[in-house]
Amino acid sequence: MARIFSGIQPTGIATLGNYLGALRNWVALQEGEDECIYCLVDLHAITVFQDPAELREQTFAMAALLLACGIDPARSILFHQSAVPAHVRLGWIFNCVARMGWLKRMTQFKDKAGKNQEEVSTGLFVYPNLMAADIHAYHATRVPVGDDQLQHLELANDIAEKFNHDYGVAFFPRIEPLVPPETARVMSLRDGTRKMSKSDPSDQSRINMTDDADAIAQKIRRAKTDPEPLPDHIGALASRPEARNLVGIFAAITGESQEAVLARFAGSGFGPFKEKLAEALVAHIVPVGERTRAYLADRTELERILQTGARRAAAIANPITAAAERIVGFLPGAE
Ligand code: AQP
Repeated sequence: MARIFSGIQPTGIATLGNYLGALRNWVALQEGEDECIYCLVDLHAITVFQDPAELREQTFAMAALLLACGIDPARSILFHQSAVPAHVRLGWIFNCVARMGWLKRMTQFKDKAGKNQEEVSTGLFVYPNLMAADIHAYHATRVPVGDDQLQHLELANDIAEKFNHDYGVAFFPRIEPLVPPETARVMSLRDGTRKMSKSDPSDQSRINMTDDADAIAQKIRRAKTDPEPLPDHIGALASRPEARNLVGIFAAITGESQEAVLARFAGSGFGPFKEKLAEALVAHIVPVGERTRAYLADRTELERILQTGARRAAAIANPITAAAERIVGFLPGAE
């Protein structure tokens, strides 16, 4: 049995990108043999300032959404990151293992900091070290993510390798990313070259997992496309990022191959295609939104689920982190 770990930031409302790139895979993985650990990464969230009341609210909302998507807290461990201090303890050790040059190459930091590198938090810069600690604190070896996170996972492997090498141990295992092939990266509805993101200032750029039928239909109708009709083979979409994105979403949400989608709509304009796409999205997403609202109505139960998850997570992460601390040379603590 292997261990699976993945996390999502409780910032904003999860998007169709989070769902197709990660969450749907999280739910499917519960059916397998592996132990699944899913984390609301609130420590990562504050790398960009969050209003405290909103952060609390969004942590509840993201927990409710994960349950609504099908995460089963009896089978998987579901908890919030700040409740298990092992993440921070190991994260500090990794801050001292990772090299500045490695972090400077991270494209997500460059994207998020933009021209403002002197002004962003130092947490945003060392975020990938904490992400490596999130995974390695559990000796997890399989990590379901969208392909935007692949660079961070390579870094997590580099950190583990350097730790093992520097201290002469074989303590941290290698991590294998699990990326869904059809929808590794869902792009913005307004710009097919940018990823769909919950923090994009334009709500029109994304489908939120709590959008109602009207909002979904309207966003798809307004989604940017081009004047050409849909082609009959995927190769012809190479230089048409918006069309390629919509075909990828269509295939992922209906479970058809992209070839089958194109065979159905080849030669047609985007009107009928968008209508069917909106229908499929509404059928999938609206029930998730309804279930999310139902879970969110019972905060006591959500808190109980997260606390139970945190206790189970700590029982795994504490001994592994304590062992890493002994390897580094720290004296035993209060545990
Ligand atoms: N557009 C996407 N396509 C495919 N997968 C995606 N993921 C995010 N966006 C897409 C995957 O969702 C998981 C959780 O992501 P996160 O919340 O930890 O942070 P993120 O990757 O930075 O996602 P966002 O939506 O862009 O968040 P903000 O705007 O808050 O920074 C990850 O597995 C990610 O791969």
